[in-house]
Amino acid sequence: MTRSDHLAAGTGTQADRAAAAFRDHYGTAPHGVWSAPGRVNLIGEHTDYNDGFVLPFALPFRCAVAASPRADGLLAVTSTGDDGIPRTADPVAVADLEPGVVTGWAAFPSGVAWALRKQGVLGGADLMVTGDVPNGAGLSSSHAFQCAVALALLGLADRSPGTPDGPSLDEVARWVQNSENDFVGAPTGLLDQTASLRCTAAHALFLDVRSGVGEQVPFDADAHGLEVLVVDTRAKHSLADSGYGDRRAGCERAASLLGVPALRDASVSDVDRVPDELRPLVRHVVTENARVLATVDLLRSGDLAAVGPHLTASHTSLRDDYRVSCLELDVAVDAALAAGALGARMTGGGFGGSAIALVPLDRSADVRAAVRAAYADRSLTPPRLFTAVPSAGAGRDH
Ligand code: GAF
Repeated sequence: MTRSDHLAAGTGTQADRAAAAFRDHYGTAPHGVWSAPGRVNLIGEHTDYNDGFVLPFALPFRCAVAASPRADGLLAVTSTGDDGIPRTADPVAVADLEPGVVTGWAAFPSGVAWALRKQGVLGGADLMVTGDVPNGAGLSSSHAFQCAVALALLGLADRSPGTPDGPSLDEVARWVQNSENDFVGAPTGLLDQTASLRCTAAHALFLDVRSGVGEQVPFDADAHGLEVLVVDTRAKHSLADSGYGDRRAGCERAASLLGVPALRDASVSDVDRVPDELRPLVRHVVTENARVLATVDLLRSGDLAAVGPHLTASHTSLRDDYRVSCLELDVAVDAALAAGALGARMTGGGFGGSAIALVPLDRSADVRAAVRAAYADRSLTPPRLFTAVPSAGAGRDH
């Protein structure tokens, strides 16, 4: 099956695969199947942990988790594996989970079980995981995984969001963040979990991270003769060992020196009030928040093409001020713009991962060819290209 087949197949595919793999592995039908998508962030980068604004939408790529409860309190996890080679983690007692006990890919589901245990979700489970969110592509595969596991464990405990004993989606996002920060060890914000849990088809989610208030903003690029082209650079990124934590710490220091709770509360005039090395960080966060607000206004008024320059300005700021871009991302952005994209930027944490370009449909073939050629000219690994269509958020499939 090709990636475009996956795109066309919708959410059923991964859930059905997970259910079938569960039956093969555990010998019974799962109690249920839950899935969660990866995301693209249209704009609003490195603003989430500064209490600012973000504008993600969900991808049609999903992680699905088929699950049944276990009476012995153990968590058993098997993944079908990206490469088709199944991987089984050593079963762990949920009651014994502590940070540092589980490492590698199994830390993601174990961390979620650990975070949920603190909320009174104590039971063990058999899990089978499948997915088609590209790993390490900056498209939030790890958050799709963790959100699907969280919904599965909550579902098995009869505490699904939206039920009388269930948490809100924002609470689930915070628990998943707790797992990622304190168990997995990546100091990420709330963008990705919230996007995976709260995005809806045909919309971008305008989220005020401080208040948790979100607005579903209609976003149908195709109806405007446009596409959001994703360029997965295949330059692997990892937020646990990149400069992500340094940037976050710099922002917190700048906010503290300015005497504000977070850089969300800073303004352009504050840039000169912090030491030289912190100025670019403050400038990026302040201007990026303003770009999100401007972009949302344009989407609300239906002027999608006018969003382009904001995307490009965001990239320039992330490259020059925040310094989280890399050669592969810059090559993708520059080639797309030169071939007729209306705007382009890196998306996600950076240091590799993916770029997006807003492209008129009649320029799509040229932009794709130009990006591929620019990579070939520099002997870079060929990128993966696809059109991103805003898709459904996380939920129960079966
Ligand atoms: C990563 C993080 F996980 C998010 O919380 C966010 O900070 C993003 O980088 C940058 O906007 O995806």
